[in-house]
Amino acid sequence: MAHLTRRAAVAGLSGLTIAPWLPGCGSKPDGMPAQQGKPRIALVMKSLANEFFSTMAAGAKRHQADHADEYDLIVNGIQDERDLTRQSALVAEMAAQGVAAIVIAPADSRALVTPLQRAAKQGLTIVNIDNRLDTEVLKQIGLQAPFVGPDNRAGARKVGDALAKALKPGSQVAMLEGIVTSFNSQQRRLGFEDAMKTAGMPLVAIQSAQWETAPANQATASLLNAHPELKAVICCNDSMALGALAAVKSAGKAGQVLIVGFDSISAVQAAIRAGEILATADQHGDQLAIFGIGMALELLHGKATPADRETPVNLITRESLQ
Ligand code: ALL
Repeated sequence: MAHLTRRAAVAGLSGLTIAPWLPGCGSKPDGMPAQQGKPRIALVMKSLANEFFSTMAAGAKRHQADHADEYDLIVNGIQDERDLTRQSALVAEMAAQGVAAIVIAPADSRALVTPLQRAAKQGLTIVNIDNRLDTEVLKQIGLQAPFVGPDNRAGARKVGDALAKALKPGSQVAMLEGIVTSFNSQQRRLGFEDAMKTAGMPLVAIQSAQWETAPANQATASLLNAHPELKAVICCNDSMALGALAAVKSAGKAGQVLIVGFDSISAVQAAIRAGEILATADQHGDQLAIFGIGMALELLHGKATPADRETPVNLITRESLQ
């Protein structure tokens, strides 16, 4: 959290509109009483091999230790960003263990809706963090899962604008997306496109490297071959930015092809300080699950809660890291 203090991040959240939780139209079935005593909450994340999620897990565990009288926590994740089957199975396992609520960063915006609906029918409260579930699909099946997370389009726009400032107009740029059915990858793409369009930078290639470092490395190597004039690679997360950086270095183009990412993991912060990566976005991963857990506790205690809560996202550059 380079740019914003933890307190400021939390305060930034508290000014948002609060709408009442409506029993019967949410994930808590009709007539189900609010949870009594100390609830168990399951945090279900994506790849724990990604520092973004290990930081999130650490933040949640610290919070639980400080609030041990209020709730118990089970922390879960998957090993590969693409393992939707394992994440769906985790949802079912948590329901079978009888947790009161699931706070989930879904690996896919559609594929996780059905397993979550099954859990909700068993009486679990569902809170969606980080990557928004498809609102249309949620509406169709009548599952209410409030979303707690940043405006990814706005975050990407900030990073894209910083990149545009560092390039000459007309510079060729390529983009690596995450899993294309993830809402936050789609939103980041839109934010980066907005920035490039406004600055007049042609996006000569857009392809998915599925959030992962190795595919991003391969994709960047081919992009550098196919587009010798390429001046920048935009990555929709930092894991991919690290893969792109390795490819740029091995092509002998360090410093000639700029790279930006999203997440502000420590390896990317180091690369920004070293002048190897230009910018990223800090979406305060260490706080994100805590915001979601806070929402779950409010729901479980039957308190009025916001429908959705927007969390902060900040531009990180060499300047802001000093
Ligand atoms: C997104 C997160 C992070 C992460 C990516 C891959 O949902 O916001 O950007 O790096 O998923 O798991």
